This record gives sequence, structure tokens and C-alpha cells, in this order.
Amino acid sequence: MEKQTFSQFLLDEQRLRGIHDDEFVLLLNDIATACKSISRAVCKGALNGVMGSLECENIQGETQKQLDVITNDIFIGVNQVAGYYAGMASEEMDAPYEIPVNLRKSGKYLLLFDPLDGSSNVNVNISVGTIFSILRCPEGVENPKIKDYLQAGITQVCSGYALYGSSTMLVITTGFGVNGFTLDNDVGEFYLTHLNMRVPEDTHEFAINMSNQKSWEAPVKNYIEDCLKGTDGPRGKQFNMRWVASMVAEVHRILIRGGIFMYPVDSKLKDKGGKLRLMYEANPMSFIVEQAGGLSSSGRQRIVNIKPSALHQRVPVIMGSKNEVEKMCSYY
Ligand code: AFP
Repeated sequence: MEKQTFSQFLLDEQRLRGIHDDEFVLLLNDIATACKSISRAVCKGALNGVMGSLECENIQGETQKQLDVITNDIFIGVNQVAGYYAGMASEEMDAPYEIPVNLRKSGKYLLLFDPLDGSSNVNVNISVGTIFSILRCPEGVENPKIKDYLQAGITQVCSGYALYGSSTMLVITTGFGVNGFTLDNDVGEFYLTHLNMRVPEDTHEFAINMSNQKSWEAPVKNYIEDCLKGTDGPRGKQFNMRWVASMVAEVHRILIRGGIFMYPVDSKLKDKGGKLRLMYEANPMSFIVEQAGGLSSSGRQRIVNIKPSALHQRVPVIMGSKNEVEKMCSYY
């Protein structure tokens, strides 16, 4: 059977299931185009001479890489042209990006994104990714302000990520399951390769930055301690550990073979609320994981139910295989 391109898949979904209007199909195609363009920029590596850090920091207080800025510009540039968005917000920009007036057409949606998550891995050639989330722009709002972006994750109409790894993949959900597409670089097209991705319900693999162990809260310490006891401990099984320090790679692994990914709040992060950003990382990835049958929690509540109080808000994140996330949260 012939492989299906990303556009053909979306048109089929539109025809057969009655989901997505024409505008939404075109909007998703623009997301795919932006990800192809970022994939090219990342794959050029040191050949482009843009692997270094800049003098400046982003709103999170992190040193920006040259590629953070380049990929941010690509994502805005490609996605603003057709006029579907009323505004955009990026992890790399302090304030929301205002779409130029001549490009504001239907403006039904808001786009939130992290253009190059895991960018501190880029100069060591480890997988990085782009994460995005699409919200509806509140009715009647032409020039959205921060308050218009502060919608709980449950209202997302679409989210996804592109993974720039040994191959480039685009994984998305529009609330009807999760599908994955692999970029054929010879053709320049994403093809459907992973239909209806499901996170296995059970796992014996956890991902956490163990160097923070002494600063974790008691529930996290106790949970990991029990996992490490292996077959002799209360869990009665041997656990394996992975930590790529690149959330997109971590979540993708979990979608393929299960696992639990955790970036809990710890005593060093207490004032900030956590490490990962609610609107650019936690919400879009939670939508994906839940649509694939997994769970996503802050430990105390479902992440997509959190009412955001700030655009760059950070939260604790525990996501992955359903039974393991339930087990972990029971330690709270
Ligand atoms: P960078 O984009 O600064 O590399 O951060 C990546 C990230 O937000 C997420 O993708 C990782 O899971 C996490 O941070 C890694 O954090 P540690 O370096 O503290 O392990």
C-alpha cells in the first residue's frame, strides 16, 4: 500500500470523520513546513556555524543558543503568513508576539511553542525537538493580551512535537488519538508511520534527573527508593533508568515503549514552582500523552486542569504509562 502524506492523512480525517475544517488542515500543514525548516537548520549542525550560545538570556533566565533564536524566527515566520493566528507566545520571548496588522485575517487561534526544546543538547548532537500548542482565541479578541493565553490545557485544540533525532518525526493530536509521521528527506514530506500511538499501561522504566535526589519532596524520594529496591522491594520488579535531558526525546520513547517521565518540584525549584513550563511543555505533552492512553499529573492534580496564572509559569511534571503514574501519585 502507498504511504500516506501528512496532508492526505488530514484530508482523510476531514472526509471520513468530519473533523478539521479546511483552514485547520492548512494551518497544520504550515506547522509541518516550519518543522521541516527547523529540521534542516538543526541537521546542518556545525556546518552553519550557529551552534554556540548568545550573550543574552531568555525570560526563564537561561542562556539562549543561537539556534533558539533562529528556530523561534522560523516558527513565527512560517506560521504567521496565512493569518490563522491572532497571536503567538514562545518560551523564548518575554511577551506575546503581535501578528502584523496586514497578516491578521481570520485570527481564530493562538499558537504557543518552544521552538527548540533541549537546546542545551544541540552542540553535543543529542536529539532536540519543537513543542507546540494551539488554543482558540477568545471570541471578539483581535489583539490578544496575556490574559487571553491563560487557558487551562484541557481547552487545547491541537498539540504536538517534532523530534529531530536519528530521523525527524512529527507527532500530533487534535483530540482524536495520536499519530506520528516520519520525514522523508529525499521527498521533503512527512509520511504516516505511527498510526494511533498508544502508551503501554505498565512499565519498568523511569526517567528523572537523579542528581536532584537530595532536594526532592518525600513522595518522590520514597517512590524512587522503592523502584531502586528492585525485585526485593515493594514493587517486586527490576527498574531501568533513562535520562536524555531532552523532554521531546523522553516523551517519544514513552509513546513507543512506555515509561514514566518526572521533573518534580524540589527545594531548589520551590520558588519557581518547577522546571518545565506549563504552556510550552507540560500542557502540549500532557494532551499528547493522555490522548495516547497515558496520564499526566503534577503529583497533586491533572496538569491540563491547572488554571494558568502566568504565561511562563512552571509546574512539576509526572507523565507516562497509566498504571505507573497512578502508582507514583499514590505516594503523594
Ligand atoms: P533546555 O532546552 O534548556 O536544554 O532544557 C530542556 C528541558 O526543558 C527539558 O527538555 C528536559 O527534560 C529538562 O529541561 C532537562 O533538565 P536538566 O538539565 O535539569 O536535567
